[in-house]
Amino acid sequence: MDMETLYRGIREGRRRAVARGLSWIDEGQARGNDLVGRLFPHAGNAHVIGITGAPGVGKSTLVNALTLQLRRNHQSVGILAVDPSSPFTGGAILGDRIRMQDSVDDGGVYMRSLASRGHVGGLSRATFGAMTLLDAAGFDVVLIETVGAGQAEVDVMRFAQTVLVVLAPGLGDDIQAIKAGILEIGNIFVVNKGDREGSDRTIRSLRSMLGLAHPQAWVPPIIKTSADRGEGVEELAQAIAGHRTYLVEHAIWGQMREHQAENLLEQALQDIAADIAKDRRLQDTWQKSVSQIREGQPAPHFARELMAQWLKATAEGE
Ligand SMILES: Nc1nc2c(ncn2[C@@H]2O[C@H](COP(=O)(O)OP(=O)(O)OP(=O)(O)O)[C@@H](O)[C@H]2O)c(=O)[nH]1
Ligand SMILES: [Mg+2]
Repeated sequence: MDMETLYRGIREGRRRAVARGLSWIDEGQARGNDLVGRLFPHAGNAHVIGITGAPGVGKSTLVNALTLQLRRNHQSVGILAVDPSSPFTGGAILGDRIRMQDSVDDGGVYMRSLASRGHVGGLSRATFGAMTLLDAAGFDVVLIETVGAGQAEVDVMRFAQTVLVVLAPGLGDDIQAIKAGILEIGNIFVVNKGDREGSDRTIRSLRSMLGLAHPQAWVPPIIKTSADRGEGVEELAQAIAGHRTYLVEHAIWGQMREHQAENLLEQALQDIAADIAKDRRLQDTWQKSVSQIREGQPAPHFARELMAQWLKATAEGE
């Protein structure tokens, strides 16, 4: 499939085109980047919601329940499962697929896992590309599930408009162990497994910890859910809609779009740097630069020199 056909298919929301485009992006190749660049102007309508939290707290179950709720509200939903911890086995992802069956059979839902073939930075780039694609394909909501609570998650969540941090009593609920970083990125906190003993205690300690954080215009609500029974999920959907309203009213929604455009520009600059490093026409200069830097010459000088030569060679080649 060529770029043009693929692009049009995605814009029409065709599932095969969406699947193919997501593969291009997940593979981290140049054509995937080009595709994202073309689709970006048509994105910006979807509400991108990140769902993160410790393993086993019920994120996938919650995604499933939330998807059903959003479908009831007549919204279409794209789902991305990001799993940097198991890029090869795919075992966890397969489990998620089975659990998400309810939603997968529905035409208004599209689910996909990102394999994170590269390093962590590549994962966040692929996630950004994938959410842009689903957005441009017309999905009203894009849900992104990531496991854990490390830097990789914070990175991936950077482009979500609303971040749900999920906790559960008895599992990853040791509030003291929650990194400050994860509290900061949460716009809504979900205490799942509300049917289990100790959930109210988890809510209380979470509330007091959040109270210690800097006061902000948006006070993150804490929602108790039992995702496997769908309890509390309607309330959660309302809180999510409330956060969207807040973002729009405070002009933050628009700022985020600008931030995304900036990110694309940064990525494009990084790509140029990578192209320069690989460019055979510059091999001699490259080698000479390396040895002179070893002798103690300043690297930025040679970087500028390489850039200048590359621009010249590229202009001549066109
Ligand atoms: N009791 C109870 N169990 C739940 C609830 N929600 C999910 N579970 C169970 O918790 C287990 C883990 O659920 P998942 O949805 O896979 O959790 P996850 O956070 O996606 O897990 P990872 O993706 O592996 O990090 C499953 O056995 C679910 O059935 C709930 O509200 N109450
Ligand atoms: Mg999961």
